[in-house]
Amino acid sequence: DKIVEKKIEQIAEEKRQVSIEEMIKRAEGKIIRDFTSAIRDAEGLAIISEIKKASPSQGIIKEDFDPVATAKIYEEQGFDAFSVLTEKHFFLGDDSYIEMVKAVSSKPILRKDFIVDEYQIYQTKAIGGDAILLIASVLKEKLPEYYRKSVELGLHPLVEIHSEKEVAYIEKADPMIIGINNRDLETFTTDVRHTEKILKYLPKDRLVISESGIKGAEDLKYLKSLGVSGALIGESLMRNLKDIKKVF
Ligand code: IGP
Repeated sequence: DKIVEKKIEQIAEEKRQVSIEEMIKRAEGKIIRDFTSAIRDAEGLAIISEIKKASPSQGIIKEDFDPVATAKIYEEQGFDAFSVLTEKHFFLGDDSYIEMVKAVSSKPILRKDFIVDEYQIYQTKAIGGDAILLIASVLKEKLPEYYRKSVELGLHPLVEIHSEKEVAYIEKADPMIIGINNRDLETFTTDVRHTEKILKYLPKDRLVISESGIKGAEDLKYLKSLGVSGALIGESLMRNLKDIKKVF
């Protein structure tokens, strides 16, 4: 798809500026916050709060976007982890946002981007990411290798699936943390109840995160009743920063 094509192009360009050897060096010695424990040890449903300016389906979500101010608000709310968009063209993210957020927060940070090249695994660690998003439908057969590489570097992978047929991709990788994306990536529509449909195909002993289209307390109550470990919330938090309690 378009986003993946653009990403492959962008990474080729980035590699010309910073070699893989240099990126490996930059990643060395980085301290990683424990994303897995943050999800596992959360009181009730773990909340992963997302920082993003725009999305392909919504366009600009927040005109006066400020990643640091947003992180401070989330931190105050006691959310369990952060998700920070670094994808530039469709989500208007930036790699620099991770360190900016890290400086004002105590929680682990998921680097939200489209990982299509091994180079980006080192880069994720180099820019301060603690967790890395690996999308099954993007990586397909490469998923187990990318998963292993991420773990080897000390990163905490969140493996995302959307459909039942993608369950096959995760069998080999055997991930600890599985995200069920409620958004249909072709139509962009979301349905929180999608989590329930996919959950039954997953091993019971995993940390499952419901992602996308979560709007408020009622959705969270429903997700809790399913027994998932966490919820990843972006848009509805970003739109209510001034009065974030509205969401809950
Ligand atoms: C957050 P929402 O509907 O609360 O803003 O969704 C998150 O799930 C969504 O941003 C997302 C995403 C992704 C973004 C899920 N998977 C993969 C980019 C790439």
